[in-house]
Amino acid sequence: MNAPTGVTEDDIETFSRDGVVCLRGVIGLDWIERLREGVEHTLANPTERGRLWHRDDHGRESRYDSQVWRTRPEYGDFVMHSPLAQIAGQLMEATRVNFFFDAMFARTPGTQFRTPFHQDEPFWSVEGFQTCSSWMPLVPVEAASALEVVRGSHRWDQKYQQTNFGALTGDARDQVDFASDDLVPFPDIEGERDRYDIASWDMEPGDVMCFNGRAIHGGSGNLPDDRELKVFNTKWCGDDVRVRFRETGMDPDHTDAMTMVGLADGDRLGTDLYPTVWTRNER
Ligand SMILES: O=C(O)CCC(=O)C(=O)O
Repeated sequence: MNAPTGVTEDDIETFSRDGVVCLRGVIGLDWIERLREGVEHTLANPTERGRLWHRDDHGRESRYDSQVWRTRPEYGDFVMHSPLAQIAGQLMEATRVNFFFDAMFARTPGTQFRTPFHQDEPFWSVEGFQTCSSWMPLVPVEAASALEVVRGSHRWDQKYQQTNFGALTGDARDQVDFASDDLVPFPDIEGERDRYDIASWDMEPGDVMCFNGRAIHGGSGNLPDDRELKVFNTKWCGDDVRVRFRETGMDPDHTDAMTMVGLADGDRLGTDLYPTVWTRNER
């Protein structure tokens, strides 16, 4: 269960300090190949959570789907048996790791649409510091088209008004309302890029960009005409993460799924829906 993963002390320190680290070649290409097949299948047969985020005048599209891991074995096997749960546990310095959910992002060649900068945790049905989103391209991607993460932003002590991604889809199920007075306007990262330390990397299949759920991130558009982008992201939670149903709304909203399996506000994740995939073995 605690086999070597290639994660170094330096990676762990970087993840803690910067809230993001890019790990090279830590996922075998056999996993990537299977996931690519899964993504092709899901694009042709979207789940009820599948959304078209954006289509431009040339017909170039950005699509999103999520919680696909129980729909096909290639995803489920990856979640339960790839090294990623352990990698997340090492980076978060957790004693136990629960799988939260997956998200896939697919852009057709030449797509310019960039995901607006945001944090993940304010949208989630959980709260806690020990979280790890692992953004894993299934095709090569250049830094200019990859996800960007603002280094250190996971430790900024502010609650921001986030983007309502529901505005992209117009779908009533995706709406979140961050208009509360208690929330600080979101920093203009795109407009003032020079003020921020923004990380992104050229990445190959097998590389994974791991970031804390509080880290500000966005981008991954700007594709050259001959390049598509397909990404499988899995989200992992450590020791301090608890269920938290939010009045602002949640996207994706796990309230019904969690309630159905008996999870309530304040509970630690568990059950078959949010399985404990890795436990630290100190020996
Ligand atoms: O790849 C993208 O466009 C968005 C990724 C993202 O926001 C995430 O993985 O949380």
